[in-house]
Amino acid sequence: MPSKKSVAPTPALTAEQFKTSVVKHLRTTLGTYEEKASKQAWNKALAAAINEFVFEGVSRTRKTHANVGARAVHYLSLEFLMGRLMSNNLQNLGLYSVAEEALKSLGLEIADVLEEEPDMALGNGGLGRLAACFIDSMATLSIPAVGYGIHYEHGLFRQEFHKGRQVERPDQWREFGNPWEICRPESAQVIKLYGYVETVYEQGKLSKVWHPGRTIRAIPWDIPVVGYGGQNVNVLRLWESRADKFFDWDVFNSGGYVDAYSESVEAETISKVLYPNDETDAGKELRLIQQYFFSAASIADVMRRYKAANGEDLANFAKLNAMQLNDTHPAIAIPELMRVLVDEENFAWDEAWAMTRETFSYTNHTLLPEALEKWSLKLIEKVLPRHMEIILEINSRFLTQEVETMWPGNNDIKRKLSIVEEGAEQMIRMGNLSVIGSHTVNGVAQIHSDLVKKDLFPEFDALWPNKFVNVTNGITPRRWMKACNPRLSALIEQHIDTDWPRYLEKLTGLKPLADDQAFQDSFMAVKHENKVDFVKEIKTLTGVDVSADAIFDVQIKRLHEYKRQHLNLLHIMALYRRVLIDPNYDMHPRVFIFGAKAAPGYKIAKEIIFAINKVAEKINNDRRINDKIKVVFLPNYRVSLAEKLIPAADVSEQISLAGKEASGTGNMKLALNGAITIGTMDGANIEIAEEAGSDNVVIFGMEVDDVVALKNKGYHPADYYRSNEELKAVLDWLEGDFFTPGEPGLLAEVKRNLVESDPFMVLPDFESYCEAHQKIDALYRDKKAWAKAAILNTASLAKFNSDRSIQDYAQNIWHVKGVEAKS
Ligand code: 475
Repeated sequence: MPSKKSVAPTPALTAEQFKTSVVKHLRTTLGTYEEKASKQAWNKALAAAINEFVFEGVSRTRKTHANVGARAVHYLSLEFLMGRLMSNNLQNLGLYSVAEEALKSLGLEIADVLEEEPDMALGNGGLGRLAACFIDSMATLSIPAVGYGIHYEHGLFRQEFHKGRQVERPDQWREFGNPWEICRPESAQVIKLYGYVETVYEQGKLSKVWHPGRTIRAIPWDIPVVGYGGQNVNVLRLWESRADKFFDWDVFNSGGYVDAYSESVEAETISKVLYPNDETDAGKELRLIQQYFFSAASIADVMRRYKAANGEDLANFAKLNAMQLNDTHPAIAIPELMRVLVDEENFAWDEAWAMTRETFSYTNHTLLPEALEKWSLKLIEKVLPRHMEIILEINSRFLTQEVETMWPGNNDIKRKLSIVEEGAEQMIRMGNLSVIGSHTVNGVAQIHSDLVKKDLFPEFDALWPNKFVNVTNGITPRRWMKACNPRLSALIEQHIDTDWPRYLEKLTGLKPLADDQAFQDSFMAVKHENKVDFVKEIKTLTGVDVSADAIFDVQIKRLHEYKRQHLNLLHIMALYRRVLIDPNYDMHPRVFIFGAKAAPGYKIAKEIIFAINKVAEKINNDRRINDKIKVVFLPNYRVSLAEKLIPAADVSEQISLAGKEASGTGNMKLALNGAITIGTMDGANIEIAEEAGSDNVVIFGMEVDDVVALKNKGYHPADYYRSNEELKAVLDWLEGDFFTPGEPGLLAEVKRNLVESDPFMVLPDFESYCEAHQKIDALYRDKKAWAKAAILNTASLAKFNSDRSIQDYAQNIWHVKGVEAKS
């Protein structure tokens, strides 16, 4: 037997003591009492009791880091998709069972109290959730780090379905306050916008003075990030915008009482709402202002802290501060740091530029051309006139010095590498700016990093061969296994050390058990119990009855054509058709489960949601198919719903067109919890197959080279439509009124899109996808083989621990080390 070690030290605290603390907070913080308290009041009282430990940890960690003066990481991200914090904080503090017992003695189920917490949905999808996993890992590894972002009043919209169509409703996560944050008004910053730049000659020296047209206050809210074990607690610092002067006194005095408010309303819109676009960019003025607002506030904050610790001499600034750009969204931080160093701190350009490049590194998350950020030069000039000058200066030095040296006289290359894209309207390419202003650029899975070099930035790679690296994404096993799947966690702890959430490699200790009948039975029993729980959730959310004995086949991710939810739909329709043609069609019953939000303006994505909902309605009510197939589209997919669904999943759908999904992270969460992947050779699927073994995932479809070859040859979707009878039949089915009785043609757009353009090559992969599903069906019926494959997935996923990703960043990009916080 291995020794049973635990990283999370249960504080010397009994359930009785914890109960006393919760009740004390109920009365003194919430102003209510046991007999009268609502679930929400209990939730708040519990948060207050937990916070005694959390904020103690914040103080301890701050003090340690201030004393040590170590190099720190600043993770700049427009999105942090945190989800709920309570169960995670309890787990990481080692207080979960103490709290559970304390609440029980008060007559409360901990699960009900946890349900009261709204999700912090301050992100769209993968990129935002990655940032949340990364700050968890940085805290766990005791890396001095701050996450910087925006304190949005409204996070990602809440999704409802009205007659099968997506309707967006505002997210009100802070409606009743947020117990996890503290305002730090003493660290507020003033941010400048608009105005003009004056050139000043003084003592033979030329300098630039930016006279802003207006100023905005940035107020920081700190959200503690509790590392596993509770010793180290970092913070996520989110900026809220406020009017600089609440009243314009002149307007006020001249009788314009109401007008005096309008400026404050305008200033406050900056942090009002998260842009709901995943993978594409809005190009709107307010979005640019959001990007600058939080980048500038964060840089000012880093400066302030540096000076408080080291005095006015900035010589060590770049040695002590790493800044990571989570995609190009904070890329404006590059010219901002230049502005601060050159205009405010009087550095010579070259020295400032060297420091800037030493400070920044950039993560690319997507190759989709429509997602590569570009801002009109005119817009930047209007909003940030000094930054526009600085960007042009960076560009001209880069082109005339570095590019000219490497490729003398080559204007084609200059045109390609320039930060400025010439055309009817001059555009600023934020990707080029990020590459030029960073010391290191990384992709998020091996294949993606290879494509970043080969297809996106080949000339930059030739110019700086060591700049481009890979850091494969990861997920925190604390949230995505320990907290969300207590049954599986308890089972594996009967066989391996209890510190596996910190040292995920320990899961390999389960490999010898993959063939063990008793362990297989227990493993599958856990999956079944999780499914039974989720059956109730499905009923509550959709009204549909499903059986826990069916295969739970899950596709959860943002809705996007490249992710190909419609490929899944076509296969479901094909299965349905087969059962209608042959009522004895042999298949294990299947429940297809979808969760996905579409960007509000993304028409075809919304049509796909509608089509899935209509097909679901028809199939779920068709007695002829004897419950062999059920389809549910869960409304309002979000982190807290993922935590319930992932432990119950049998099959993980990762079916993007090869070359389009940079990494994926849901693929990792599902496989870690014992789901079998059906996937293309894309993103991290490739590495999951490598780790889990190719027998334990089901791969199908074209690979990147096949996609390129087909494109080059000329892709004609209609050829595939005509040559596959089943495919033709299901596509034609979308045209009539079979799924929309009395209203023919409502789903026709989905067919038209596929047959006439099919930008993400759904049709060529259809046949191979159907075959892959046959393999899934056969494997599931072989109970032993399925259990073995599922166990081997769980046992092999250690690589995808976000701690490993963060260690890669720490070693290869940031050059930082952990500093354990001491009391
Ligand atoms: C990739 N979001 C996943 C994940 O690396 C990858 C873009 C623009 C504006 C707002 N949000 C975005 C993304 O680009 C995004 O989420 N990308 C995703 O990042 C983490 O695993 O493959 O699609």
